Amino acid sequence: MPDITTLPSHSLIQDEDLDIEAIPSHPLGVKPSGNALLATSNIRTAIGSWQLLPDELILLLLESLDGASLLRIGRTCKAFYAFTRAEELWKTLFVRSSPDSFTWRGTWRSTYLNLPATKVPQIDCSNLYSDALYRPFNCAHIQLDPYVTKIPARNQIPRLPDLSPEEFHEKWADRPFILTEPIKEWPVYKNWTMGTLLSKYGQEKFRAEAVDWALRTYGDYMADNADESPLYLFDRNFVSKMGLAVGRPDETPDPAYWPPTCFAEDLFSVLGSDRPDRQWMIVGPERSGSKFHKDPNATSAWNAVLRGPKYWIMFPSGDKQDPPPGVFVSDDQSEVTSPLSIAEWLLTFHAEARRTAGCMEGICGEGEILHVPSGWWHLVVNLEPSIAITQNFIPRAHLGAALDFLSNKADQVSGFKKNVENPYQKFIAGMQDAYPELLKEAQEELQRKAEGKKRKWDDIVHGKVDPDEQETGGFSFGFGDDGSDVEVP
Ligand SMILES: O=C(O)CCC(=O)C(=O)O
Ligand SMILES: [Fe+2]
Repeated sequence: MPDITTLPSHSLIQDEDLDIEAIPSHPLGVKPSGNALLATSNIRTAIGSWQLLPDELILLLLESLDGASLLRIGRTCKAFYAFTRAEELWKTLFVRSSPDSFTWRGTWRSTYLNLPATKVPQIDCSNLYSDALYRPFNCAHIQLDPYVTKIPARNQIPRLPDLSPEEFHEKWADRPFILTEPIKEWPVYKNWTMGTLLSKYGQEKFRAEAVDWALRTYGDYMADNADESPLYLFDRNFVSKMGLAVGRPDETPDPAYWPPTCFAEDLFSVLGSDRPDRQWMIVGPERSGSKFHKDPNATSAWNAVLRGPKYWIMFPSGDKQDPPPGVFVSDDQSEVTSPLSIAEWLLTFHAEARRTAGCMEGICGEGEILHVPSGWWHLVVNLEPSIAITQNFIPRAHLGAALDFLSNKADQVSGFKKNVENPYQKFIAGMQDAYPELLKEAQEELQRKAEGKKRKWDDIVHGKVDPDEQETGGFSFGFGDDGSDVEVP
């Protein structure tokens, strides 16, 4: 039985599956705040009048200091030493300084200060009780297993060997699924490992969030970091950087990979070189991943796992659907706030999410490929060091959604080059040339939907439907005298 005085407060939830003993103790001995209740001494008293401030505010204030000032204040007492060891402070300083050449040294602080591990003092701060300092450490060490196993049958993402384009367009374009067969022949699946990539492209720089790092440096980072939210390599120019050919083997000499036939149709291809970003190589250590989001421009996507399985949890979107638990969106959906790290979200919201209608979950293993339908929310965690390729596309089933997005959410359109002034008009023109029939059908479908909404609105305004009972739901308002300031949704 673990000593409960050393456990973080949220580890005390009644969940037999959580292996709380697997979390090591904090490197400086810092303990969760609740333990202060039973403590006989507390080194926080040494920070003087700063004691009045909550720990989160102290960290916020420290964020305004440069490296030399952090080191100086850290020398004044053990408690400030512990505060100034917070990795987020040093990550921000490092990313801001963005040196051309450096060695990854296991932590952001040591890397920024260029300190070998042997030069980092081990100071005992075991009489400091702080959730703000303990939480990131705890989150970096939680076991993922309890969250990604025992998936309820109703939530399972379907697994199929392969699909024909007809089956996909008729039955599957709106549903997540995992295909187990079509990428097994890809040379990148057969040949890519972190080792082979490092030996061939070690010096090449790839984008990882806000930094461009040589792959060799990123490999060092992957092998040795303790970040709560590991830096994630997400590079959209990998095809040209790595000199890859992409296309079906019967059409392309020496291809590295080719989209499965069911995903081959991509209506954004009518834009030619003006099309938005569409393909990314994704590399990350265990626990790295993507927080809840929807893919850009109402596109669908496939995500092919070359190494290291990924756990996916997904939710449909729609008028009637709330965002996933723990995710908050502005009315126009332009702002998505998911303030928690993936680990914190798992700790706090996963159980509720699993019970929520519409939830789909699955593990996409090595050599498998997952379909993300247009508009679906998804959160992804790598269960081992991972290499994947993802590509976004517009299948005919979602042409209407893409047109709707480009025209009605123009401020949220992303990934186009700056010189493409009006993506919507360009897309319409391209579709008119290449697929006039599909365009007409999609426009008619949008028209029908708009009329349906307008009719429901009129029924509400004229008292035929009680807004609390009518089907679309999802919006609330107060009527003015004549309701004239309320727009038709
Ligand atoms: O592999 C992942 O982390 C998911 C990537 C993803 O969701 C995306 O590319 O939109
Ligand atoms: Fe995505």
